Amino acid sequence: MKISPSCKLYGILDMGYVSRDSALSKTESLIAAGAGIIQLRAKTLPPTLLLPLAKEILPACKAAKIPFIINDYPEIAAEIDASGVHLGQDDLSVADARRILGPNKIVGKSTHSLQQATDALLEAPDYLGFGPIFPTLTKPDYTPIGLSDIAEVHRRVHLPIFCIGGIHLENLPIVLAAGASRVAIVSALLEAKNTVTYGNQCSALLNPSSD
Ligand code: TZP
Ligand code: MG
Repeated sequence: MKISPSCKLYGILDMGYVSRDSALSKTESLIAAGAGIIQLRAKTLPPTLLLPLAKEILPACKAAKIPFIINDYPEIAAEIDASGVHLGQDDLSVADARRILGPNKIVGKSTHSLQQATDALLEAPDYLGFGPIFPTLTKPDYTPIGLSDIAEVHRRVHLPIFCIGGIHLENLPIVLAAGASRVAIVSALLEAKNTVTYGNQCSALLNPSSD
């Protein structure tokens, strides 16, 4: 499975915002909101607890025919036959992740500057995260990139690029006007009063030609 051209909204189930009991229903809401790819991100959960959670969420993504990506743990992605893994700058290499996962899986990579994004090309990941665009409590220790490099990163990097970090419904139009075509939205979606309604409003901005 690869990233489809119509996949504009990346839904990240960040367990810092979601209770264990609501993880599956939040995933279903993200899918109903138009997320074309889902990532499970659980920075404080040990692998022994991440594995059963990932197993619980995988069928919802399979039913929706969208990729299910595990943050940080290629071994868990391989064990449950998830769609792939998402790697940060300090994680194992894309090549090592592919050795664990096999050749037909998705490997995404976080980048935090134009330089990191162009450097990442050498590793040939399947997509990039590019951010934080704006300050965000979800990743507080990173200097925001701002809007000015978004157009340039798309000129230089011909991979699917998901702009991420501090993006919400109100600032999404300026992110798109700056040259983004895909975004990952974490806290704004997960904390919305109604994730489905909120996400559908974001999706409408991301897919202007669809009714
Ligand atoms: N990588 C760059 S910014 C970020 C990650 C995981 C967090 C984005 O979260 P939010 O809540 O959408 O700002
Ligand atoms: Mg990581």
